[in-house]
Amino acid sequence: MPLARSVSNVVLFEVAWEVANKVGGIYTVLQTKARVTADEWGESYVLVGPYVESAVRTQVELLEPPQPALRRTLAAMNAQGCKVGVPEGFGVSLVAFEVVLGRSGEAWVPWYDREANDAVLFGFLVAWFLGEFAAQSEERPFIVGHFHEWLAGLGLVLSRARRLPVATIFTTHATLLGRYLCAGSVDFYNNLHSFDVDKEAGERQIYHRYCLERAAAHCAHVLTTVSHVTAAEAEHLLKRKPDLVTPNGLNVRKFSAMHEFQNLHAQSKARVQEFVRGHFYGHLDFDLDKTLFFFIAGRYEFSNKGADIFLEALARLNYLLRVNGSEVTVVAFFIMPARTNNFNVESLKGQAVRKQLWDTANAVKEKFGKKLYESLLVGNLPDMNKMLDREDFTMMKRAIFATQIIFHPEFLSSTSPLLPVDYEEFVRGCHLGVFPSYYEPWGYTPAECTVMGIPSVSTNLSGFGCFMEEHIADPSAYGIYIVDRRFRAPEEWCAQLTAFLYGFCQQSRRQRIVQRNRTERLSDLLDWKYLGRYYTFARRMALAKAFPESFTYEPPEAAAGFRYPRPASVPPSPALSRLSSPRHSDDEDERYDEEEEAAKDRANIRRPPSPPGLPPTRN
Ligand code: G6P
Ligand code: 1S3
Repeated sequence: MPLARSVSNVVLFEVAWEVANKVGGIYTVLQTKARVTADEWGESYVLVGPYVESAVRTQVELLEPPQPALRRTLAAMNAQGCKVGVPEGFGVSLVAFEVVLGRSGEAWVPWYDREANDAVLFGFLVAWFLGEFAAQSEERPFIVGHFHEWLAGLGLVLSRARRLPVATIFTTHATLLGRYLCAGSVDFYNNLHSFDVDKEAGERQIYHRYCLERAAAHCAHVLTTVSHVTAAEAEHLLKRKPDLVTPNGLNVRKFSAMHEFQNLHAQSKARVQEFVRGHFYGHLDFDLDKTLFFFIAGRYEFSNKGADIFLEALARLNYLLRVNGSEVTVVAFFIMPARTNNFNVESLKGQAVRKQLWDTANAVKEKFGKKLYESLLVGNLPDMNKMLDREDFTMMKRAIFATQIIFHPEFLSSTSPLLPVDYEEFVRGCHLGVFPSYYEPWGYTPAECTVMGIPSVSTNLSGFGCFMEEHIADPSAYGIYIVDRRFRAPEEWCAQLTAFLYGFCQQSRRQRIVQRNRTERLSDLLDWKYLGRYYTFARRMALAKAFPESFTYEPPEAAAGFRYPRPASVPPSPALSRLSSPRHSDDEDERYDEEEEAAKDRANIRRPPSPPGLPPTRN
């Protein structure tokens, strides 16, 4: 006999195609958020995703689930020929289904769209799983099902169609139509309200996907998305206004002292410099100490991610640096996975030559040191003409023989033979991330820069850019440069981006250090410890809508968020702060105390109160 329900008996399932299956940003959302959600929900939090053999093998271990109802559910499904397991991953329970290539008779998608077919099968498995779990749970828990993106949407639609006792949330991290329309030559944001959505989806042969997405958005008790920009898009393209915005956070690693992350910058920069030495080997005619590293990174969507305007702004920056006789050199990296066959042989050669030079220099140094030591031992000053012999000169000549021009495809992995660093180390070693996206629902790349204390450029068409504008009085003073791509013409975006880049190049080393300290100070704002609350609100709202007799929902106070004032030492005049570099020049070092500024600024930040842990109940 099932027990009576208790409001403390709530189970949360979070469902996504990217659970333990790294495809893009949703993986990062789930992976980084797992810890705060598990802190709140304990064993009642379960992630549900597809069983992708390669990912499961490398990322997780198969386990016995700790929850009895979950064990019974899996046993029942496996007994009927399904392959369901609980891999250990992200520090929480995780259910994975094997999605075998095949087609379902109950939902139609074209045979050639493998991804959509997988999404349909996955949806049926998830709905089966949730129904089975409800039936197997003697405690009759309240179930929350949180589904991410259209690929997981059908499980939600079926849960509602089958009237399962599940409070449902659908979070869209982008809209299908938005992504497709922006990638074309459409003035997207000025025409949002007037697109004929069915026609547009049909013409792009994504009508079936669009229907899955729109059905999930409409069936959900609560619809959320990652930013206000995407909320407007959802309202017009999916025809439902999101109930809440749930911005993306990160797991912020806190250093006890400010200089620790600065040291990391210096160490990682040395690695990037080594790469640049190899890359430009033979024609390295610039001073690496006066070289700044800029980078753009993301999905290979050239104009959506703003690679086009970055290139244009770089050309203009080049001109400005030359005509103004600047000593600064900028090396720009484009980190975008594109199709490649293999490493370019010439690139490998460049790095190999650099390594060979390094080894040769070390070998000669060893011999030199030995001779010097031997001569000092017998009480003589060395004869410098005899310190290097013919063999040493031959060795050195051989090493400097090859000079190459070099081109690199994309790569970033600690095992790469070209640039052996992982993404985090690379970002830390750069000076500025440049992400002038046209279509960017959130944008993890500038957020990651921020928590590592690296300044970045984003736009007011990206979720991140808008979020920072909302919470910070003078974002560029903190190294958060936001290009206005919403209200200005293309020529003006480029001019503004160029001005940001040029202004950045004019800063002294000291100013860059101060700016990095300020950037890093914003980390709390992007930590799941703060942003996790929006997910908490969404779950409460869903419970109150699905089970109104048991749960209530109080909307959060609108003004309760973080607020960063202008940094204490930025000059008050808006004209002076327009470039927003910190005020201090190199000569002012003595008078300037970073720790003091940090302490002052920290005291001025308005911090939000923590939301209470458990969902409010109706007595
Ligand atoms: C960090 C290090 C400093 C170094 C500086 C270089 O702050 O702690 O020792 O001088 O990075 O900064 P830059 O912006 O020139 O890479
Ligand atoms: C999407 O991934 P994308 O790079 O295709 O989801 C991410 C996670 O919410 C988001 O950060 C990004 O802006 C979206 O575009």
